[in-house]
This record gives sequence, C-alpha cells and structure tokens, in this order.
Amino acid sequence: MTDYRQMWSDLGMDLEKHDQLTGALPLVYETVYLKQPNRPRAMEYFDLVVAEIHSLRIAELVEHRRRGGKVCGAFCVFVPVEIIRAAGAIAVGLCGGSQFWIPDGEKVLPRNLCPLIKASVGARLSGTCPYFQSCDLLIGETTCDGKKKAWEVLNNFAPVYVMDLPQMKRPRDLVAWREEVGLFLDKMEELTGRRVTPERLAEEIQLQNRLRRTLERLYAARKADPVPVSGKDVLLVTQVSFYDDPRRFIEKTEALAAEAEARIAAGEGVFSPGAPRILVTGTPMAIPNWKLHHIIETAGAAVVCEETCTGTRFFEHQVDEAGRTLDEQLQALAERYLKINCSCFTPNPGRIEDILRLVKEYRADGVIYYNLQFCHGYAVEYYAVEKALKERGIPVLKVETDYSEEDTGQLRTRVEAFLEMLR
Ligand code: BJ8
Repeated sequence: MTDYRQMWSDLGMDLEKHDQLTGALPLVYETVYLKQPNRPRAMEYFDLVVAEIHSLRIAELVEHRRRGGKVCGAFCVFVPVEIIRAAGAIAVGLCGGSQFWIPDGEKVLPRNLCPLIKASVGARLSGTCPYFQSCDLLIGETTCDGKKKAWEVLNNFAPVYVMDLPQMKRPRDLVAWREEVGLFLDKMEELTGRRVTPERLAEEIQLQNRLRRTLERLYAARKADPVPVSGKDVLLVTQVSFYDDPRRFIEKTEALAAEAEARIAAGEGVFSPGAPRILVTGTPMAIPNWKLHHIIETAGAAVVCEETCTGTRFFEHQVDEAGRTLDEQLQALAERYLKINCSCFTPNPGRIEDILRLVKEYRADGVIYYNLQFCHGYAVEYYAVEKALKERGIPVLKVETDYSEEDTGQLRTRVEAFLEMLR
C-alpha cells in the first residue's frame, strides 16, 4: 500500500493537524452525501475522489513534478487553464471551503473578511492542504478587493503571480485583458521552460470546451421533473472538476449524465415530482462547502441550477476553436473569459439576464441568493437582482452566511419558511 504519510511529509505538511482535518470528513460526507436516497451509481467515482481527496490526485501531481513538470493553483474561474496546460503544467483549483482553515487565515487577515479568502490563505499557512503544498506557482487575480490584497499577504508564504482583470467590459477593457492573457502565457512559458505552440493550445482549448460541454449536458438533465440527480451531487461534481484530471473527469461525468438521461426516460428522480425547484445564485461554494444545498435538499426541495462560479459561470460559453495562430487563440480565450459575469464588474447587467434566463430554462420556482459573509460585490448586487426578480413575480430569499455551523438552525428555519411559501 502506498505510504501517503511519507508523501505528505515530503510535501512539508503538518501531519498532526492534517489528521484532525481529514478525521472529520468521513462523518460529514456520510451525513451529507451517502445518506441521500436513490443516488445515481455513477456517483461512486466522485465518492472515491472525496474519500481519497488528499492521496490519489496528489500522488499524480507528485509524479508529474518528479518528472520535471510544474503545478499551478488558481482561485478564480477567470484564470485560463488552457494556457497552463498547453505549457505542460497541471492546473488545480485552490479555493478553500472549510471552516477548519479559518483560524489560520485570521492570523494574517482581518476577521471581517470573506471566509473563502480566509480559508484559502489559512489552508496554505496551516500546511494541511496537499494541493497548496504541491503548487510551484499560485495564480491570483484582481477581482474583489479582499482577494487582490490577500495575494500580497500570501506572497510571503508562496510565490504568487497576479493577473490584472479589468472591472468593466468596454472594448478597451477587452484589449487590456487580451494583453494580460498574453503576459500570462509568457509567464507560463518562463515557469515551465516550454514553448506554447498553437497546436498544443488548440488541443487544450478543445479539451476544456469538451469539459464545459460535459457539465452542460449534466446540468441539462436537471431541467427534468423529477430531477434525476440531486443538486448536492452536481455541486460536488463541479467542485471536483477544478482539480481532477480533465480527461478522466469528462469520462466519469459523461457516464453520470448518461445515467441521469436514462432516469429521465424512465421517469425516475431523486425527489418526488413537483418538489419545489430552487435556483441558487451568488458566491462560489468551494469544496467541502455543501451547507446551503444540504439545508435546501433535506427540507424536500431540489436545487436545479447554480448561477455561481461553481456552477454555470464556470462552464457556459465555449472558446472559439477556429483560431490557428497564437494571436487568434489568445483573442478567443480573452473574449470567452470576459463573458463571465462576476459581481466585480460594473455595471454587471449580464448576470441579471443570466439569472432570469436560467430561472426559465430550469423551471425554478424560486431563487436563493447565496452570499458569503463580507463579500460586498455580491451583497450590493442583490439590490438589482431582487428588483429584477420581483418585477417578474419570482420569489427570492437572500442568505448571508459563512462556513461555520453556528447559524445552521436559523438558516434552516428561513429556508423552510421560504419553501413553504413556494408550495
Ligand atoms: S469570477 S465570484 S471565482 S472572483 S466570495 S473571494 S468575490 S469576497 S470568489 Fe470569485 Fe472569480 Fe468572481 Fe467567480 Fe471575493 Fe466575494 Fe469572497 Fe469571492
């Protein structure tokens, strides 16, 4: 049997603390995931991924590095992973979703800061996340204020490269972003010592487009009533997509989508027909943040779509594959990524259009607006989202929360009252 403790130790991890972190996960996972009735069989793969979350994939990263390859970690869906991979490196998502990392994050960051940022920095400081420990370079970005200042702190503990993302979407912003994407390619070539050729970049563009289409296919199955797969399960699949091997991920997710489609044909679902259908919108839910979905679905409603960066914002829009030169490909990448409607943009009408469209497509009965505490961009944007939804008679509930369990009872009461109103 592989000695993972030796591997973790070689990665410079704090083994004792790491035991505390991983010791709690099986029970939580069993309660939140394994107890769900009638799960698709294809979810077995994702259960395995979680059970081995700090071992199997990490061993692949270690092996890649042993052969001279590099690993890059990112915190935002704006980072073009196609370029990282075309330069021969592996890309992994690093956003922290666990309360466990918050105290370490608070050692160097203010307490009144978004938990996603505190947990991400805390994961690095605590030496308990083997993904962080495996990274040769961390890729930050200038999205929200909290993140862009946190990179300065994180840079004391690990090398960080920051991509400058515009905050508006005018033609001149696209020009600036295209230039930034080009600089990122230079940085990746410098890191890996390998040239990015148009052929390699084309391959990675096609691969990531396939991955996006696979998630799109799985999401499409959620439009059915009854839904063939729970929102919790789909959330997990999306979370896994950020660090799994992309080819293996596509294969396993295609199998899950096929199973979901067969269930639809047979009229089978995981909730009873007519169960309230909820669209969740707002801030991302990094693994293992399953809190809101668990509350909603144990109250008898189905989460049918997420307008979040661990949802549609991650996979909607393909990169145009027609480009033959690096210049054309970088332009296509810049254009696709700038279509993401994050609240860090002003104005950001595209997000409201997306929410209204998705409510219709997924036949949602109501919207739950998920706001991580101290995320001001999404909190302020609520005004416009609520207005647009109310004008169309679409019920909406705003919840503001963190990663702790302290407010779970209160949240549950509010969600149940909302669902009662929908019924
Ligand atoms: S594109 S949503 S992944 S920035 S929740 S850290 S915004 S204070 S994660 Fe995000 Fe990229 Fe935007 Fe998506 Fe800041 Fe808000 Fe925290 Fe956030």
